Amino acid sequence: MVFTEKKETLVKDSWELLKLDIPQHSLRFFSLILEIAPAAKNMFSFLRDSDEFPQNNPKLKAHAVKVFKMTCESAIQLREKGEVVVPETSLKHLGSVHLKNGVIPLHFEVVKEALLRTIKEASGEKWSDEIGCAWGEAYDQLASAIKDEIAKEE
Ligand code: HEM
Ligand code: ISQ
Repeated sequence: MVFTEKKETLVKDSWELLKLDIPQHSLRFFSLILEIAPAAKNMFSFLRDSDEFPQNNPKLKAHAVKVFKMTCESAIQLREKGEVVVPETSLKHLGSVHLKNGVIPLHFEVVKEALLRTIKEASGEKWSDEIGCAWGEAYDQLASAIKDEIAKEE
């Protein structure tokens, strides 16, 4: 499917909305991942290390923001070049971090669902299925690159 300028704009605009309250949305994103797949709890070091929910964990916030940011960058690349290119070194790093923590391809569906629901909630009445499709497409392409890298390193 062609990634149009319209789709790129939809992604960029909702990312701007999310940026207005990073602490809230990153926490919501993470809570949704655990709501959909409670077993994922043990994969994250910031949960393994404590019994409490990480309300104000800087690592959680930073990683969650990176997922949104990278998906947004993927949307830009898809529109500009028709494909997602993640720099080799950062892809290698992401592949090994995820492999080390036991991430399997099925988990990417969980994170996708949580990501889309977070954006939907943050968008409020601005939400449309088109926004969801645009984010979904950009996420799928990025996820593919990471999954391929995990498979290569296995
Ligand atoms: C760590 C991004 C999918 C679980 C990370 C980090 C980033 C990231 C940037 C931090 C790496 C570092 O330590 O430097 C992404 C992106 C994804 C994705 C862009 C999809 C497109 C997933 C999925 C899972 C997952 C599907 C499984 C539920 C984890 C875990 C860590 C991690 C367990 C290590 C966290 C820790 O304990 O420090 N991810 N991720 N990620 N990710 Fe993902
Ligand atoms: C790492 N990878 C995927 C999703 C995440 C969400 C919150 C914190 C870290 C993450």
